[in-house]
Parts: sequence; structure tokens; C-alpha cells
Amino acid sequence: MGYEYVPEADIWLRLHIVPADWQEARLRCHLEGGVLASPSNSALTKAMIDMMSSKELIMKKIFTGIQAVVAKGHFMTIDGIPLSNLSLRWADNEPNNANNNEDCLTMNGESEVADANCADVCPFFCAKKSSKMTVNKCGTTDDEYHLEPRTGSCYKFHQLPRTWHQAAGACFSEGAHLAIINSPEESQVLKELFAKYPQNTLRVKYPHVAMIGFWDWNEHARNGEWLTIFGETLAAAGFSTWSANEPNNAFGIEFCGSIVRDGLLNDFECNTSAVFICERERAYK
Ligand SMILES: [Ca+2]
Ligand SMILES: [Ca+2]
Ligand SMILES: [Ca+2]
Repeated sequence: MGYEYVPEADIWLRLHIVPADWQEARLRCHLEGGVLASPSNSALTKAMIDMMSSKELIMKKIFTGIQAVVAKGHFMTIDGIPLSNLSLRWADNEPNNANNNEDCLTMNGESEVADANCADVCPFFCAKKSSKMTVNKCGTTDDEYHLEPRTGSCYKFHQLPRTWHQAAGACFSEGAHLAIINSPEESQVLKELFAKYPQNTLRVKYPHVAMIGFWDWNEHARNGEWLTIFGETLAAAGFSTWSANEPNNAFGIEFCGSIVRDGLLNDFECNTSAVFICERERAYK
């Protein structure tokens, strides 16, 4: 999963080289079951600097998990440690709160911090505590994945609603993918999984919808080119049975794939949050 163990800090650390804005960085770490990392002790700071150096990021800045959430200049880590408790050095001429819009903290390769615009994009680190790292039979440390003998895949039902693209990212960050139905039997498996979460237990606007891994690749042309996230047609993937009166492209904005309670396919709005199902094939890493 890209994490390296840092024994001196007893923590797992992952460097994300592809830059993201601060909110996105925080979300990405959260989806991985970690937090946006901060240089909160000298061992961790050293490990971060070493990893930046090995990836030739030493000249660049990374986002830390330190933000001024409540009031200007009152910086604290995501887990609530105030900046004043950390022994960090400001870079020259920092903090300057440029344009009165610098509420997120970056760190450079010399472990100097600066305030920066949260909408800038920077590489970042995610950190995970060392405890939850026992691998189960789904090949993951996440015990919400359960092996289904009928398909040989593991599935996780996400009750916390997300948009389709966020859901796809959440599955990928778990070493999985939004579920793809490869047989009528797998449709039945997902139907039974969905039934374990009855409508009245889900806090979501559309509790009859669970997003899965297909979408309209030609959404702007609106010609209904439904492919799996790996680019196969539904027929080639092994299942293409739509629910009654679907796809209906309701309101002209349904370009993402889901199932409904009968386990059959439905088109759904990409930008509306819904529950979703991730699939981990044991061969898939
Ligand atoms: Ca600044
Ligand atoms: Ca599948
Ligand atoms: Ca629909």
C-alpha cells in the first residue's frame, strides 16, 4: 500500500508525490485510514525529510497536517496539537499570511515551515498508527472486507456516502476498486450484501442506490457508452442487466453506475453522494 514503517516513531508513513490541495490531501489520507502527517516529533520529521530527499522532493514543499482551523494564525495539527508545542523553525520571512489567505502549513526539505494558501497544491504524507497492520485473508488490514466464496472476491460496503469519483478513489486507496459485476451470481451477492443495510438504516438521500464500478465514459456526448472502470463493456465484463426502466438518465445527469436493491444496474448522478461497494480481488494489489 506504499507505506513505510518508521521504527523510531512507531508509525507508518506514505509519501504522496502527486500534489493535491490541502483538503484533498486530508481526504486522501482519511480514505486510506490514516491522517495527513505533521512533523510532530523529531523522529517523524527526520523520516519525512529522508523520504523527501530519496524522491528528490527536497527542493519542494510538502503540505503538513497543520492548519489554522479556528482562528488566523492559531495553527494546530489534525489531531489537535498546537504549533507552539512543536519545535519547528519558520522559513525566512514566514509566516507572512500573504493576501491574508494562508491557513495551511508547508514544510521544506530543511524542515522549515511556512504558512501557505490551502488551495495551493503540494505533495504530502499520510501517517498510520502501527497497531492495525495485521493482514487478513482478503490480503488487507481492513477487516471490513469479507471474502465471498461464490465469487472469490472480498467486498466492503461503505455506509458513509460519497460522490462516485470520491467513492472510486476510496476503493483504490484501500487496494480495491468499485465493485464490478462479472456474473449473475455476483449480482446476487451484491444484492444480498446491500440487503444487510436496510433503507431505514442508511443516512443518505437515496438509500436504494449503491454505487459500483461502471460509468458512461462519454458523458459529455451523452451517448451511453457504459464501461467498467477498467474499460470493458458491461457485456464483456459478464453482466449487463439493467433494473426496470433503467438507464433512464433522470434529469439528464446520470452518468455513473450503481445497483439498486434488486441487484440490477442503474444509472445515477455522479455528483450526488451515495453508499458504495468496493471489491478486492485477491490477485488485485
Ligand atoms: Ca507564507
Ligand atoms: Ca467482480
Ligand atoms: Ca437511473
